[in-house]
Amino acid sequence: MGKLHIVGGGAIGSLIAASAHKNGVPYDCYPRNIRTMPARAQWQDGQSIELKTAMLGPVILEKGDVLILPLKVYQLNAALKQWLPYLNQKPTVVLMHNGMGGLEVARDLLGADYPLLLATTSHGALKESTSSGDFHVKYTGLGATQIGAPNLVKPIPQKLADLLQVAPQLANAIATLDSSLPPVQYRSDILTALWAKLSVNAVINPLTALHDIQNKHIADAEFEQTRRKICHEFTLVANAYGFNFDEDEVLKNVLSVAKATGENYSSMHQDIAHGRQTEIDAINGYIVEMAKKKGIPAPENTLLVERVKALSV
Ligand code: KPL
Repeated sequence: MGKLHIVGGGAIGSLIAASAHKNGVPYDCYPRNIRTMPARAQWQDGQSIELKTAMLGPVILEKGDVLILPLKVYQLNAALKQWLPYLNQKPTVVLMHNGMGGLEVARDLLGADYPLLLATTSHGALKESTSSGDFHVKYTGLGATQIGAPNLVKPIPQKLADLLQVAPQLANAIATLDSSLPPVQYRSDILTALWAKLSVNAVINPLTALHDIQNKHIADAEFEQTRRKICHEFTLVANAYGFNFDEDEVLKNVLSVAKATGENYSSMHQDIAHGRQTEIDAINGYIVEMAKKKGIPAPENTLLVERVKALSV
């Protein structure tokens, strides 16, 4: 099994590291800031896992290694540029972020035929500072990771067993990730999965941030019209790019995620609360950009981008 190299010390990256540690998968972490790198992870059953907290610089990776970047889209360009000189052997690179735009950044820097995986996860993790000033990560909700290979040429393998025949390196990288933090499910239609997640984030994230509410309140009557309008625009735009979303199903899925993660504060809510840059450009901003290219009006998403940006300054 190849080694897992985890870039950044965010909540999801730290959770993957802790889980790799627990499951005996070889890994290294490359935090951007050693002071905020969690020293341990707290499992739901109370188990506590120590994490490696050394400050490491990039190293030359082997072809069988996996470089995962659980970063925000706006951090990807700089991070990938930093790693570029160390990727001559073409190890598998995995992007895992909210919103869209990472694929374009990766293709630009690595090339359109690079062994790349795109992933989205529903595992819940919360990075917290303790009274002694160090950080830990809490595993707040069991989830699953969906993963796929956007750079493969057609016909796309439908099952993981088929992927193993066509692109063994990518199938083995998925196995490494599954051994670290299971379950990791191969999706031949990963872009559909990412667009579906985009619809969830496009409704929940800006509204929870703007109204200072937990995810469950997205279902409140006062948001009925806004929810519908965001999903309507999303569906028009996504389907203009060849997807086949149904507006009512999109809305239903948003409400079901809002309910399932009801007690959480969304990542955008957290970003605003902590004065950090938000992912609005990669979420509602991406819908607006894609709408513009097709001449589709997207006033509700445009307004949300403006309102969240006004809140962030
Ligand atoms: O992905 C999320 C986020 O907060 O960014 C959701 C699904 C909305 C869960 O909080």
